[in-house]
Amino acid sequence: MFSRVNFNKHRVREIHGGEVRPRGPVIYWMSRDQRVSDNWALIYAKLKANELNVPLRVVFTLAPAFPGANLRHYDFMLKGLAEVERSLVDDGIPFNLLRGEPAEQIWEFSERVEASLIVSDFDPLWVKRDWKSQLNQRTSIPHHEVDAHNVVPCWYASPKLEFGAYTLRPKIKKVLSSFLTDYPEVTLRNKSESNPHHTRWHDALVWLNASDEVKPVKDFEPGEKAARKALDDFITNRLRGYAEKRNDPTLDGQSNLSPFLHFGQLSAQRVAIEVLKAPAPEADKEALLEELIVRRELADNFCYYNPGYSRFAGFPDWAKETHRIHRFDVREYLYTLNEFEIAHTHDPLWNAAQLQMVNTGKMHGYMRMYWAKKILEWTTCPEEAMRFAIYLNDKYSLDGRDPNGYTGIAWSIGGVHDRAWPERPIFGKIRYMNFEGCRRKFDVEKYIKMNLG
Ligand code: FAD
Ligand code: FO1
Repeated sequence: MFSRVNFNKHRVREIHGGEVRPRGPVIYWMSRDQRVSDNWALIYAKLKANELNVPLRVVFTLAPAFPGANLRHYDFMLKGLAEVERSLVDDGIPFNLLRGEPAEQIWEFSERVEASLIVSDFDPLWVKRDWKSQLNQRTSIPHHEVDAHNVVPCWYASPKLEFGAYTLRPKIKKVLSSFLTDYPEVTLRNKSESNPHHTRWHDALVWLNASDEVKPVKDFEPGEKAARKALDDFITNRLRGYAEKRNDPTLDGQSNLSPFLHFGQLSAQRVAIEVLKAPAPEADKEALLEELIVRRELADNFCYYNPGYSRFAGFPDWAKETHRIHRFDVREYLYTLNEFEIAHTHDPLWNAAQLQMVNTGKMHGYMRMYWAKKILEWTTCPEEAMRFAIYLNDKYSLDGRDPNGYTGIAWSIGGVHDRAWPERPIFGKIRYMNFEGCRRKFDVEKYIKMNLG
């Protein structure tokens, strides 16, 4: 069965034992990869259901309080999931939205339907790993995990924490051709005839009682179809010139795909396949693929193999040492979390970046580095800087609560995946960025006007 379909077996691993035997349905517990097309976890679950000659069911567990999530995120996510449900039901696959503690919900559901196998999608973050270990301590049903997010599965790309892009890149390049393949079509044999109940999505949003302090975004339409449209628009209009435009915050030079990639409404592998086919300069394609495959997978590597990914403890030793030496350097400016949050600092460029994130849900990638590094400079210590940066990024960024975010912030404040630079106050040997440096790179006044109005 598997041999006929091009499914690389390194994409899946057994995270809970017990023999898979044909009883009730196979369950795909969808979480990180919230899409029907281009989803290796769904493909694997279909293949197993066909092999066992049992039906397939897809469930999503709505956690009551996902860390840092509010109405902005839930509005985007639930609309995307409603589209997933429609596509699955059209394909004869029942979908259930379960509400409550995920491990408990999955345990009860899988016991009730006497599941033959549980399939989940890989996520390196603690919140998900805790859910899965709680489930695996209780259930006797085998549980297989598929990395549907990375082109090269995280555990296969490297068995250990990587120092930087320069150490992971060759490992990925070596095996990329056996993973960057097109997605096979798999037809489920045992489709469900009955048209199962439809989720009451509005009730789910009310049940979440999510804070509406942060309003839903206007510039991003949620869901798989909109994500694919955004990809096609990027390839048609912004791939050419991406290499040099992507770092200018006054230009619309980025792909704007991160919210869709974060919620799994778009497959990074699909992006790579379509970009490689596109009639655009090699330099632009290479630049995009470096970010999309190497940088993004480096972030999963960092979060998966470094338990302290969101804390000072996760910094490399040289960075901890340099922060120790400069811990009590005088700070010329100090701001509270609230002053940062309402963009009340002395620096109009920083304020513009903060307001871009608050108002649109997405800060330009180049400004994210400057934004986080200034938080290091204007807080009492690097631990407080980490807390503030993560709190604000997770609260306002549509693509927040993501391995890319924790890694990007640790890179900015703790030198993760970076090297030591000439020593200076407060930063020590952490790479420094300042207003003058930005002025040399782009028209700062224009960016400030764009975002401060
Ligand atoms: P593009 O430049 O078009 O890149 C395409 C894709 O490549 C991105 O969607 C992303 O998946 C990947 N990518 C690009 N740059 C990086 C990077 N530096 N690290 C990892 N992957 C990358 N990214 C998030 O997805 N969520 C976050 O919360 C987040 N927070 C960040 C915080 C800081 C302090 C820093 C320095 C970076 C952060 N990033 C985050 C990484 C990067 O800035 C964003 O992925 C990128 O700006 C998203 O916009 P885009 O999709 O238009 O990017
Ligand atoms: N995943 C879930 O399985 N259940 C949730 O209720 C849930 C809420 C949520 C809210 C905001 C957000 O940014 C992500 C959320 N996710 C949820 C996880 C998401 O699917 C991603 O897997 C991770 O955040 C990225 O690793």
